[in-house]
Amino acid sequence: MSAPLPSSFADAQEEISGALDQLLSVAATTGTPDPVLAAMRYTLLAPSKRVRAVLVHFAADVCGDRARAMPAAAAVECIHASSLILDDLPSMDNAPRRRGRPSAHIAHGEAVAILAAFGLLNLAYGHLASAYPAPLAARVASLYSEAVGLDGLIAGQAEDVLATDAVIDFDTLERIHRRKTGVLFSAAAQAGAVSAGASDAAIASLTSYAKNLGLAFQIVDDLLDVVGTEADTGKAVRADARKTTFVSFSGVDGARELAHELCATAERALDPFGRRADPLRALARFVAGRRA
Ligand code: GRG
Repeated sequence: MSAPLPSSFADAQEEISGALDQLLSVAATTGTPDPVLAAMRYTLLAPSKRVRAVLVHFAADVCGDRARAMPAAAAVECIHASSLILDDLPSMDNAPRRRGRPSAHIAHGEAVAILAAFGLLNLAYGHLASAYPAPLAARVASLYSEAVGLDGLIAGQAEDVLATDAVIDFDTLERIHRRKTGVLFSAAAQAGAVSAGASDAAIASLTSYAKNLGLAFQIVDDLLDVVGTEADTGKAVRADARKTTFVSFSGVDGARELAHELCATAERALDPFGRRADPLRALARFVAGRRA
């Protein structure tokens, strides 16, 4: 069973989905060609756990001020959705299903899907620029662009794609997934903290939490590919057969143990915040035991 989530998680998910809908409605008036906007909407508003955006909110909360979290939360979801579209392309993971429906390139065609991915990325940074005062916009945009960039998602994805059918060692596997998945979790936590005007010490604790949480999240993703169902995960399972994964290294039980250890380490990083960090602790337990 997945650990129960605090009701604040569902509230945040709903608020975030509403903000994303609103953001796309605003984008609709700026002349984006309809097929691209439709593909952006198709992926961005599809059922999602919104974990990264919730992380922005909870990080801001624990730092004492959630009022400015939403633009950073919406932007990270746009970036994440953009990465999912690209990840599913035939030249990447060639994945037919995502979020319980056909992948964007199948539903909208490859060219439009690629443009939608760029559209979402562009929307993310544009939204930060227009929603925040300049110094905060610059800080959050810089966190996100580093997370996406040549030591982040793009680098991790390149190494992952090039490692298909190759034998890689554990350190390489960990580096791939820290960059492909972990860094966006770290950036989300940092963005939430920064939006709340957090101290450097608080940002450091949250970075350590999110780094471990992000890697655990990816390990559980690998596990679900082996032991999960398409109905629960919303995507094709047994899809990683040509890749080295945490499960191929450690087995199902070993990978599960590793995910639990990382989540426990993540929780320990929250000690300086005391009970105020309970929602983040609940999030870590949810990640360790998630089924979807
Ligand atoms: C230019 C943004 C950009 C990216 C280029 C394609 C790419 C580089 C990176 C791929 C990164 C990627 C998709 C990593 C997998 C991370 C992962 C475990 C995704 C599943 O996330 P969930 O379960 O999905 O949070 P939902 O649907 O709940 O939002």
